[in-house]
Amino acid sequence: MKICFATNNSKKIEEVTAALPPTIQLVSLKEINCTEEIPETTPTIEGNSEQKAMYVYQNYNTNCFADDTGLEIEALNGEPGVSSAMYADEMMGSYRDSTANMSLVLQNLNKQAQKGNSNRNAQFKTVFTLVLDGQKHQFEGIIKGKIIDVPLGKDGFGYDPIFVPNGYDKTFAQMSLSEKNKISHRAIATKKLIDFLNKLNKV
Ligand code: ITT
Repeated sequence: MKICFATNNSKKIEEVTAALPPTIQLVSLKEINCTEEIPETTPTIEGNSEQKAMYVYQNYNTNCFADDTGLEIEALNGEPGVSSAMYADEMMGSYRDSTANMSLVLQNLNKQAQKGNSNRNAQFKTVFTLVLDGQKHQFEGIIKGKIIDVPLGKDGFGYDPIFVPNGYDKTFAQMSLSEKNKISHRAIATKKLIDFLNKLNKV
C-alpha cells in the first residue's frame, strides 16, 4: 500500500522507511503538494500528532500518518516534552535549533544539580497518528535512558547526542541508523503501525 507520512523531517522519513516492509511505500508531503507549515498548536504530543495527521487528511483527502516526538526529562518536570522542537527559541533567540536546544537542556540540568537534584533520567516519546478513511488510530513508542553531560556522536538528529538509552553505553548519535532502529521510540511506534496495517490486510 501507499501512505502519506505527514512530516517535514527527512531524518524521521529515513528511520521509518528503513523499518517498513517493501509492501508499504511512503508518499511525501511534497508529492501531495502540501508545502505549507502544518499547525502544531496543542499542549500535548498526542494532540499535535493528531492535529498534523488530521490536517493532511482533511486538506489533501489522503490516508496518512504523522509523528510527534518529545524528550521528557524527569528533573525538568517532563520538559522539553511537547516543546522539544522550539525549546530554546525564546531563551536563546534560536529557531528550532538542535544545538541550542541541547545546550538549554544541559544548562537547566546543571541548575538542578546545583540545587542537589542529580537525576538524569529521561525518555523519548513518539506518538504516531494514523488516519485511515477518516478513522484515527494512535501508536506510542517510548524508550527510557539518561541525559549525559556533553553531546557525543554525529549520527541521528535532534537530541540524539545527549541521550543514552538504558542498557547501552553510547548515545543514539553514536549508533548507526540500524542500531537506533532496533530499539528507538520511533521504531516501536512503527512496529505497532505495521502490525495494525497487517491485521487489516492493508499491507
Ligand atoms: P515534523 O513535525 O514535520 O514531523 P519535527 O522535526 O518538527 O518534524 P517534532 O514536532 O516531532 O518534529 O519535533 C520534535 C523535536 O524533537 C525536534 O526538535 C526533533 O529534532 C526532536 N526529535 C524528534 N525525534 C527525535 C529523535 O528520534 N531523536 C532525537 N531528537 C528527536
